[in-house]
Amino acid sequence: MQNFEQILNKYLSKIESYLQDECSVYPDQPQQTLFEAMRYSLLAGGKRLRPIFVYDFCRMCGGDWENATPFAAALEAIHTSSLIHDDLPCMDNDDYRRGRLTNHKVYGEDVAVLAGDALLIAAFSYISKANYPADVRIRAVEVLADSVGELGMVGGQILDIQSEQRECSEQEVLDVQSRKTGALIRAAAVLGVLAGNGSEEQLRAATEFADHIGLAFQIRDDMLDQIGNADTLGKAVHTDMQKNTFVHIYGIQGCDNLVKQHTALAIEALNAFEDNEFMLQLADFLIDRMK
Ligand code: GRG
Repeated sequence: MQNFEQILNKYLSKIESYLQDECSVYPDQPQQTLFEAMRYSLLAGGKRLRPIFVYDFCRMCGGDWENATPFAAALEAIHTSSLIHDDLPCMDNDDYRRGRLTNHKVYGEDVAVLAGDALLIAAFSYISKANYPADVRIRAVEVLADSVGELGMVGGQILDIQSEQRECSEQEVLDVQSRKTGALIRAAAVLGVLAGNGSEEQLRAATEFADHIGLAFQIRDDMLDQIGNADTLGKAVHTDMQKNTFVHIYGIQGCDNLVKQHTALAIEALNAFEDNEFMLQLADFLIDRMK
C-alpha cells in the first residue's frame, strides 16, 4: 500500500512530464514566441491541484489514472490561461506569479493575451484527442466549456470586476467564488469521475466534494493574502485590501472556522468512494496550507 507522498509524487511527476514533453512543442512551426510564452507560465510550477483531483477521482472510481493525463493537462492549461489573463494590467495588474515575473512582464501584453487564448484552446484539443470513447470526450468538453465560459469562470470574473467599487453582500461574494474558482475545481473532480467511468452517484458526490473544497480553498486563498508570505506564495500579498473578500466579511478567525467546516463537509462526501484515504489526507492538508 502506497502512502500519501508516494501517490502525490506519482501524480506530480506524470503531469509535469506530460506538460513538459507534450504541450506546445512544435519545433517546425514559426510561432515559437507563442509556444515559449505558453510554456513559460505552464511550466512555472504551481501546486497542480486540479490535475491531482482529476487523477485521484479517476483512481477512486477504479479507472486507469495515467490514461486521464490529457484531461488533467486540460485543467492545468485552462487554469494557467486564467492566471495569465488575471494578472494583466486591465485585470489585477500583478507583477509576480508562481515565483516569477508575470507573463506580460516578460513577453508584453499582446503576447500574454495570445498565450492565454492559445492555452485555453489547447485544453480542448487535449480532451478531443484523449484515449476515451467519443461520448466521454464530448461530455468532458461540455462540462469544461460550461465551467470555464459565461456560466463559469469568465462569468465569475466579470461579477468580481463589477463588484470592485462597492460593498458586496455575503451571497454576492459566494456567487463570484462558485463561478470564478469553484467551477474549475468542480470540473476537475467531475472529469476524474468521467475518466474513471464512475457512477451517477459518484458524480454527485464528486460535485458535492468539489463545491465544499473549492469554497474552503478560496477562503484560505483570501486568508493567505493577509497572513501569507510573498516568497512562499510566489506572488504579492495584501493585494485584496480593497476587494470584497471572505476575510472582509468574516475576519480571519471566521474564515478559519469556515475553511474547517467546509473541509469537513467535503470529506463527508468522500464516503461515496472506496479507497479514499489519499483524498481525505489532501483535504486535511489544504486546511492550513501556506501556498
Ligand atoms: C482565460 C479562461 C480565461 C479566463 C479569463 C481572468 C479570468 C477570466 C478569470 C480569473 C480566474 C482566477 C484567476 C481565479 C482565481 C483562482 C485561484 C484561487 C487561483 C490560485 O490557484 P492555485 O492556488 O494556483 O491553485 P497555482 O499557482 O498553485 O496553480
